[in-house]
Amino acid sequence: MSFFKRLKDKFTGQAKEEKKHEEPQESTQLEDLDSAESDDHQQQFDQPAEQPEPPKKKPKKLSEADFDEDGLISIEDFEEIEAQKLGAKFKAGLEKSRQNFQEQLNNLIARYRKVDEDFFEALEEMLITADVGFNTVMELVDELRDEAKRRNIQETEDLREVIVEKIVEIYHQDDEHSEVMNLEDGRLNVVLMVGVNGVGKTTTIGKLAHRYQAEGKKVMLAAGDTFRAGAIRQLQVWGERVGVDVISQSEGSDPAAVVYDAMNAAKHKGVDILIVDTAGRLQNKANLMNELEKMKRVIGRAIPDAPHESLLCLDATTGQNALSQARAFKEVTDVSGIVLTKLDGTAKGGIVLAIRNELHIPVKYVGLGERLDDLQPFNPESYVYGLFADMIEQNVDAESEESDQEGEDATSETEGRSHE
Ligand SMILES: Nc1nc2c(ncn2[C@@H]2O[C@H](COP(=O)(O)OP(=O)(O)O)[C@@H](O)[C@H]2O)c(=O)[nH]1
Ligand SMILES: [Mg+2]
Repeated sequence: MSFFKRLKDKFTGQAKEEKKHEEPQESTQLEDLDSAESDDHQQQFDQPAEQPEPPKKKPKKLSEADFDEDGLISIEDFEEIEAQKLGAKFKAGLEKSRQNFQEQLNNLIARYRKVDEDFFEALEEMLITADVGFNTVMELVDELRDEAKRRNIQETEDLREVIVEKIVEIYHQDDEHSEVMNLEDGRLNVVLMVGVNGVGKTTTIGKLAHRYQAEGKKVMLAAGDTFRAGAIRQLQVWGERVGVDVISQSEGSDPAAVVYDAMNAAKHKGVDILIVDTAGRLQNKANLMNELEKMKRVIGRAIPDAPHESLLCLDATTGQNALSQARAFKEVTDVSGIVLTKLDGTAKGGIVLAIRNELHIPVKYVGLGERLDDLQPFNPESYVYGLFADMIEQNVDAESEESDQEGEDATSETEGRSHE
């Protein structure tokens, strides 16, 4: 199966349905099944949501047959639905980047019909402009040159799929790190959130709290940004909204003292995940380092291998600046993963690849919008799907039409012969 077809099948479930030439059906709106504010999923399963306009890409339709006698769906169906929801989220969140990437690539392919050095150079330029990062672009396009030679690809049109495939490959390349969070059942997990002002730390903490709580975990938050006016209140509002405890002291107090309180409270209350907010004063590196080190010491004294994650929040809309922030933070503290926020706000979604390849820190979550459920675990396949979804779908559709046509030609030929 081609790479594009596999992506399309995985994230839309469409290809399979089209094969069967099914009649258009009403579908249960999956968005509603786990919308941020809904807490009664079962009820929604029982009463399919009203759907004023059928969505263009239909999620899998749930029929009665999908539920067993306990009213549960099979793991396969559940996973299929989750993949489709994820595909839809990445597609929506990367809309701006997708329009940019697809348009530029289409222009390039139209302008340079033949695969030659001019085309590769123009492609390099396009990718660098999209924030992919110089070294990553060089590596990616070199691999494309080799692949085009190896497979004797002459037309730029035939390179589309290879380009997208290579992006996923280059992401997987140095896989010593994992996108999976280091969280374990049966212990207090501590997650430290760092990053400069305004990148989305507090918002991300709220979204993470919502996500983990929905997974059945007991979550607590620590208001470690005691520096910025209003930061404590902002976290408290999130705590109220999501329904989790927030440990705080007054503005200007020592963040390490807040963390000390929070560690005690979390242990006492049997919390599964404690997420610690911090102030990101990068302009004063020595202070920031001291502050973070002190917080880490307090955490480590209570639980020796904690914090289990130190997540660096970066704002995707700041482009190359995000990379230099990451380098600066790496100097002052250990960073185990990155949360790349506001991907929905940029047309230069290539920054994900630059981070991965130039910093060698895994992107663990991406922010795809302002809603509670717009923070999603990062995965390179969902990412390239979001970045090229229309192109992927058009390509697969065109191919299946071609093969249908060939099939029909073959049939009419044999029929023709049988009439002879
Ligand atoms: N569009 C969009 N906005 C976001 C995202 N994450 C955070 N924001 C916004 O970014 C702004 C700053 O967020 P905040 O959490 O206060 O940043 P902090 O200073 O690092 O704690 C807020 O207005 C958030 O709503 C995202 O993924 N997408
Ligand atoms: Mg904040």
